[in-house]
Amino acid sequence: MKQPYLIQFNSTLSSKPGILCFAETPKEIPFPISRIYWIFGVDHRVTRGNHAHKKGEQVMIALHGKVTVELENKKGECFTFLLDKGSEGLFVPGNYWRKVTLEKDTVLLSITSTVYDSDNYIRDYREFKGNEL
Ligand code: T46
Repeated sequence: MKQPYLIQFNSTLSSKPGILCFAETPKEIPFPISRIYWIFGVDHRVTRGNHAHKKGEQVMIALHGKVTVELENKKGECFTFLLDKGSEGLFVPGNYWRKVTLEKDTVLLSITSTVYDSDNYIRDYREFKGNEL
């Protein structure tokens, strides 16, 4: 079973204001990219997700603000990551239950290996854990 991990992106500092970061596949993004989505306009702390994906991998980047990502796999292994740097990403394998908490004004970018498909979601925790009634 694949495990989640943090990714340090390459960044360049120059005489220009700002920091330029970049990622390439398959180096930092370890899958062919099918979709990106982003979340912004968060006017108060919110927890999103509360689901798992049957298949597909993601890299999440907090472009601004702070995101806490709580992950659990079917074996019950739990991981918590704090994303608060634009130069860092989180690789999230498929089949992890996720809770994603965004602080006010956070901008979260997610790069994924699959196109959107609502049938790819498990939204019932007991079903995910394989002990639905
Ligand atoms: C995750 C967190 C951080 C689409 O039409 N296309 C898309 O690519 C996505 C991601 C969503 N949608 C639609 C489906 C729903 O009607 O947007 C609505 C909200 O989606 P969802 O309930 O999945 O939103 P979140 O924020 O709970 O979850 C999403 C991702 O699904 C999830 O993988 O990690 O953002």
